Amino acid sequence: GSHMDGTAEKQRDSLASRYKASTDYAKDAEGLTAPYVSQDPQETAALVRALDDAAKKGKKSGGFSVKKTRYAVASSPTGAEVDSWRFNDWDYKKPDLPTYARGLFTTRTQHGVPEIAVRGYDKFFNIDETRDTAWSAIRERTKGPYELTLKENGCIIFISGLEDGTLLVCSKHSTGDRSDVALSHSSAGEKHLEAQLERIGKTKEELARELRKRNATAVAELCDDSFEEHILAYGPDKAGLYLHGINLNIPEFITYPSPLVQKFAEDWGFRKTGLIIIDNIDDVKAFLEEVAETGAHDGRDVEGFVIRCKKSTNPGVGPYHDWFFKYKFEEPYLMYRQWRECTKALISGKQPKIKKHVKITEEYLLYARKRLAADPKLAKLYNQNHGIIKLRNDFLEYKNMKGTDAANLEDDGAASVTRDIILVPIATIGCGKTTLGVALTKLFGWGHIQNDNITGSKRPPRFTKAVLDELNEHPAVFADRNNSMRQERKQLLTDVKMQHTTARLVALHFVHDDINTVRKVTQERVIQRGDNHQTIQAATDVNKVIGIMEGFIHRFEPCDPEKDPDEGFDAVIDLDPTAGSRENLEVVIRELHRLYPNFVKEVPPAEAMDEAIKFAMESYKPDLRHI
Ligand code: IDP
Repeated sequence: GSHMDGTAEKQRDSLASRYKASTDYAKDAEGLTAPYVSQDPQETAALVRALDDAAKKGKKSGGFSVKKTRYAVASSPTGAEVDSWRFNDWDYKKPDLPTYARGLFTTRTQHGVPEIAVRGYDKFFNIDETRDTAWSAIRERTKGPYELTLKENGCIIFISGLEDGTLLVCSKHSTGDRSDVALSHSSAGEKHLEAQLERIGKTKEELARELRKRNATAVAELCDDSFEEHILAYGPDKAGLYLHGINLNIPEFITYPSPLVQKFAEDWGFRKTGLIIIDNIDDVKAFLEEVAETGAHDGRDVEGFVIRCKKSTNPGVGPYHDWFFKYKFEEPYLMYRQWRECTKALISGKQPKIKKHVKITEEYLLYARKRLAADPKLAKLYNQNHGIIKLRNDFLEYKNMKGTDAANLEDDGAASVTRDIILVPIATIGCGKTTLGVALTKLFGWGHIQNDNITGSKRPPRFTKAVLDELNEHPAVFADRNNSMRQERKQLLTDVKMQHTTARLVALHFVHDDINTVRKVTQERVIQRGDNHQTIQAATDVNKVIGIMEGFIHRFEPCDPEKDPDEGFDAVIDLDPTAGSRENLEVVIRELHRLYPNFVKEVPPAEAMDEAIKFAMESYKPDLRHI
């Protein structure tokens, strides 16, 4: 393990004490000017047209898909209506969208002029989730000051002013009451807003006019356990609307500096979001990594931080634009979430799914089961998201433990795993599955079953059988098949679990978000290999192979570990098909080592991994029989 000497420890201490989340940056707002850009009706009209086209075309367009929903604004005296535009989350990774706003509402004035009514933040990603959010890219392309805002744990609420003086209050994609729930998110937000304005003696119309004057949307987090419990606690003393941003209502993303947001919060009775401003990116990284160790900051559990800064595609030269990324803490947040899901499973009589923290979670469930049996009301309330935190805290108190310590406990479940691992790629042709399989086999002596070598009828059950037979001979097996469709994953997961109760299935998910690059890279690779291969020399064959590859890409369904069937995987390792097999090999090994330290006891030296990939690419002749 790593060892920290006295100097490093001192540095760490000073870093931690230097930065405390504060809601007192509003005093620094004096020297700052709020950005302002007015709306250009022509630009807005073009945006709405582009969105409308995409909404009509649906997924077929090959571009992005967006869903439009119209809402009547109940409190508008002139009968105003707004349209909500909802993108698919994964589409935000595509280039050239007309806007990257997550949460967008448009409307028309009484004279028919199109307007952006609400503008959310540009969709932002977790650290290392995209190429742009790798630390190296962040260091290279962004500049400070870096504003770290606490990721409050509630639901987002947007507030703005319509032409007729109506205050528009929306949740991410809707506004107004709903018939299926007692109180919608936007209505709950509006109630808080009314209460806070009343406390300071201002009216909704005044706030509407103020926001309209600024051509801006106020963005706040509604945190209130009495309305809806999330993972972190917000009792009456903490409940309310936490203002965290103010965006200009234009297609491009321009947002206020955080001290001005805090100042606005003070002026309009919002709660302020905790803020830390750090100038240097290395300090940002060190700070986040330190807090991540505990999942708590300033004595309070936090889910993570949103980091706001400026980014340029031409660093040093500019122009720079507003850009966010997030840093979500893993623990104890993830353990708490598992406890919550397991408790709900218990209540509904289902089998709880325990993936990590096996021992402590089993203990927790034993405790929860007793409490639920003793008090029948508890289950009902729990299902309505009440009492989640109390039950969890009661258990921790009974164990006399802190949440972070519980999450850090040696995880007997994973630690005891030394064999019976099945690696399941989720990929398309040319992603490098076989290369990876051959390299792993060479390094660790694992088994490798290729679907391409199984011919004839009833291939899926025979593939499963071959994998399980191989598992008898080896500690792990690489189940070499594309599994691009959920259906195929379901088959494998179900069949394996029926026949082998202790096998663990780990998905190797070749992420296909950047579909154009994936297409380009895999086609190049496969055509390249065809040059050395008699079977696909003619151009017609090349087209045929590309046709088959396109078929897989078309059928590809990304892995979603939250949903059936992918929730059946014991772990999912994300890989980048365009990154090269050497890099992916290392990611797989490191992750397996992290997940199952007694199975992959150590990461082999770089040279050994280089050698294994070289061996796989050179000596192994891919078999195109199946194609
Ligand atoms: P698949 O099993 O996912 O269809 P592979 O057969 O492993 O993919 O790889 C497709 C082709 O690409 C092979 O010729 C392989 O040697 C080559 N290849 C694999 N990884 C890389 C890489 O990192 N760079 C360049 N070529 C690669």
